[in-house]
Amino acid sequence: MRGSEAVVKCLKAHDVDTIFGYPGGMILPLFEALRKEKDINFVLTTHEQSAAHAADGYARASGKPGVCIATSGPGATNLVTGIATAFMDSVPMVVITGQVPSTLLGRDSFQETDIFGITMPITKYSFKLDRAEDLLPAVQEAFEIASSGREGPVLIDIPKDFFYADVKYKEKKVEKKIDKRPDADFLIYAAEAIDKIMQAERPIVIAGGGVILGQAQEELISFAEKYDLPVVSTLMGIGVFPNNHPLYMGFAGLHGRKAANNAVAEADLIIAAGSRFGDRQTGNLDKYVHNKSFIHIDIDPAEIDKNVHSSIGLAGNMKTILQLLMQRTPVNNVKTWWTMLKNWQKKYMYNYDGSYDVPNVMHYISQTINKKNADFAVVTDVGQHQMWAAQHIKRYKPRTWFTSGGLGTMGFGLPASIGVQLYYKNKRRVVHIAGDGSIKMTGSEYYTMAALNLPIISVIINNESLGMIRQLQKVFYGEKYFSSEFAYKMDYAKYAKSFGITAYNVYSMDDFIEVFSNAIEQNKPQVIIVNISKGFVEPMTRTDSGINTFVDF
Ligand SMILES: Cc1ncc(C[n+]2csc(CCOP(=O)(O)OP(=O)(O)O)c2C)c(N)n1
Repeated sequence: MRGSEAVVKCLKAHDVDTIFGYPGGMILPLFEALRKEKDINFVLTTHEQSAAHAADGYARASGKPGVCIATSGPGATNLVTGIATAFMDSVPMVVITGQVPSTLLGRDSFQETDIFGITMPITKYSFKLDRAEDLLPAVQEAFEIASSGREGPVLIDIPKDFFYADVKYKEKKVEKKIDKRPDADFLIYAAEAIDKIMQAERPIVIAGGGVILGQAQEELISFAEKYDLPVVSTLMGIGVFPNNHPLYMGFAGLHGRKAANNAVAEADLIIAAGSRFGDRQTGNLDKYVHNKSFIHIDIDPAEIDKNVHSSIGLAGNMKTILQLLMQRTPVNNVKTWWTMLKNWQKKYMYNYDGSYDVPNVMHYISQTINKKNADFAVVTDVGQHQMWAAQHIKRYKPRTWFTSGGLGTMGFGLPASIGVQLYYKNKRRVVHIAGDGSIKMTGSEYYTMAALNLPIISVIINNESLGMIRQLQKVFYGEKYFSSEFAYKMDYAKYAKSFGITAYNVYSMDDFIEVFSNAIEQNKPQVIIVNISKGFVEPMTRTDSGINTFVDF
């Protein structure tokens, strides 16, 4: 059969039901094959970057590789930010780009670009095809690579003529590699780790996104409960530990909760599960590691000792490792520690007074979407609103919080929301939270949201500025604001309405409460513009000091 048809057949065999993309000359043969395939829903976005973010959102929600396709040259280069975003957050993705025919390669041909070379550092693996026979095995292998071990994006660049070539179709299902039984050395390290946990006086667990990817929520909860361990989460780990659990201290890091950051700073043992000790999590590394020991659990051995020289590194399947660590009877010597922790929790409890500011808006969203029998996912963009959402919106389940953690990509939110909503269909509804800067980056996806009639509630926090940049200019540049305030007052409601979406302007807390609760009642695309004054996200840690030293505003 034709190469293009074999690719589509292979995608179907890998349970791909949704593909995001944008057409162009070199990928058109694949579009022609997709046109004939009724079991695959093709979603035409308005930009290739959005196709990648949407596939990424779909993957984060489903746990399966997201698929996006684009043409050669500008189509492929437009995908780059989306691929890098997925790579930094270990999201499985299969990216297919069309390429100029193999006979024209290397001749500066129209829309030729070396996307293989360009994306080499931001993919888990890339396929550059020399022969049409390699086409099908490459697509099959791409799924296996994207979804095994530490997950990530895989790119296949396909010269146009290979789509027309005659290839043999051979079925090959991806088999997720099951972890082998841990070897003896591993068991010794695990036993040592348990000793450390039992001896620690001030232990703490940092739950990262890897626990979600490793589907190890239950094990993590049992592990923490067994040893009475306090738990904080990273930005990517939000949702993995139920926010109302008595052991949960909150989100920790640069803009983390003060109680959570204090707990990490004062701990004598950190057990990091599926977290890579990113710089936003640790702040100044020397101060961070001072007087502490570490147990680092990660699926990727390359993570162990990368940022923090861990006393004990346990690389492998998160579920298996946590189970191994639960094999001893605990001795509870953390009572004094818990007294300290509870005091901080009380001292730093946030006082929601209902005033019209972003924390209170986020708190209201949190209360509304967490009502009994309600099931919502929150997808954010990047900036102050993202940090406020992380601090104030409670999440209880994995895969109900989606954000660009590693790359911090403005414009991620709306297209990712589309991917998430398409996966969840009627089962879980998306609330998208953006800043007025972020929404301008990929706001054209309101078109896709409207065209597909997706019931996403998109909340724009309109502070007429790039708030996070203003904040940095206040803290580090002596309040010399430059290029961080928008001179032209854009009418976001008109913009959303031009796509046929209902949009509301909000100017007070009462307005917001009314509009947001109405939006929940109506199952259709909606945009709410929260017109609000500029503010600063607190807490913010001093990056040059320990993570329990905070900037004064
Ligand atoms: C693509 C991209 N460009 C630039 C940045 C740097 N950056 C981080 S936050 C931010 C401002 C975000 O502004 P807005 O979306 O209005 O959100 P706010 O901070 O006001 O809530 C910028 C420019 C980024 N993260 N991503």
